[in-house]
Amino acid sequence: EYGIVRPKGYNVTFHTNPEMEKHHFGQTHPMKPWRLTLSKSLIMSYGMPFAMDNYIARAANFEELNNYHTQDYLDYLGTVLPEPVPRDVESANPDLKFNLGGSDCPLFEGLYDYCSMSAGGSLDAARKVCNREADIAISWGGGLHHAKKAEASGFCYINDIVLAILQLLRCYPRVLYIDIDVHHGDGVEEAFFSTDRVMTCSFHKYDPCNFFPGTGALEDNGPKNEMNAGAHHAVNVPLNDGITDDQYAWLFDSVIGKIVETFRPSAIALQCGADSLAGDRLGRFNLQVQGHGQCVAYCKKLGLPMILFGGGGYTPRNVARAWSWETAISLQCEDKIDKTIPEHTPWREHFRQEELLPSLEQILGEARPNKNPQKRIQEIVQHVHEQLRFVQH
Ligand code: TV1
Ligand code: CA
Ligand code: ZN
Repeated sequence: EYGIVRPKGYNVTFHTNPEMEKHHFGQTHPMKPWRLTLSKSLIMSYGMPFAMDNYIARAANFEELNNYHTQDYLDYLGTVLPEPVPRDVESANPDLKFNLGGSDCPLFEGLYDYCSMSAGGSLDAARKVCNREADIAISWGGGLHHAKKAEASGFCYINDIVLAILQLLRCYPRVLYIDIDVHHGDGVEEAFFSTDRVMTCSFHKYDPCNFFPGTGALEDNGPKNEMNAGAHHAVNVPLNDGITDDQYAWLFDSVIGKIVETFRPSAIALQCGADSLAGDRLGRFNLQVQGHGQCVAYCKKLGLPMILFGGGGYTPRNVARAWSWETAISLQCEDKIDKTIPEHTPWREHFRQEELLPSLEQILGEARPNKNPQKRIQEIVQHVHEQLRFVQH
């Protein structure tokens, strides 16, 4: 009804699991699976599902999760029960098994199902991209980039991205992983540390003492031993508070442009964490829906098969805006959709700001001062160019 038609000669697949959205990390926990419901309802109200193939993902099974995670970690994850009284932020227990049950990674009802559904969506997306049934496959329920082989970390229990990239590596020689979540994509970097078939590139707020996870310095570029195939295959773009759309877009295009030229990826995995938007409850950046989406638009123009993952995003109405806009970019219907949110959208009032009509672009939250001098931004690009002189595929 909004005249959104399938892009010609080009297919987008959309992977969700409504059961996943019903889980709760706890009353005050910033991670709200409900943001996925809000995002999907906005995407639906624009009529976008008519222009893509929609799949309800099945949960990943033990064997699939075991392609990366260890058996003892998965066994424990599958059997632990929620605590009767959830721990609060203050009383952190120092000796948690597999880092489970603290305030960041609480044990909640249906935890194993939640994790296996998130991974299932991303694995389905990877399979569609492998089969060439999708040019772009979308898994907004995935993107949980901090999870380790045998440890939960930073709201992440199962690393669906690592599992999806392992699937892509069965059909593509080289995969480029890009991470625009405000946090460092440490789990994915670690998983592919010693291979030259995956290059990882994370843009993030970096402050080793005061911002999670504290890793991802400009000079951290993979194994220091030149004999290790993974040497120079980790790109890190450490940033400060308040970066704007213009600066970010210039950085993104310069860095990714150079990576594509030297690494020559055959597929892209793009983590679209929406906590890099202005006004995010945990974030520090000043990106607008436009600037965040520009990264997706840039990658799409490269014409490589691609998976889009979700990730962080703690102001649900802004998450829904960004991921709806990025779904529209994937469908090449940016120009056809009305920036005023459609009348029949559920929770439409939730998107209204003051007297203004509810808009797709106008995000909640005020601007933070920009603490990224242009000189530093140029230094970063210079460093990445020098690093990539060691990479030739
Ligand atoms: C319960 C209730 C948990 C309120 C956690 C913010 C909470 C945070 C909470 C929180 C919070 C973090 C740390 C400190 C490590 C800890 C999905 C030494 C108001 C991908 C994960 C951030 C980001 C973890 C995940 C971080 C992602 N920040 N309120 N916890 N300890 N943890 O700093 O990258 O977005 O904040
Ligand atoms: Ca990042
Ligand atoms: Zn994050």
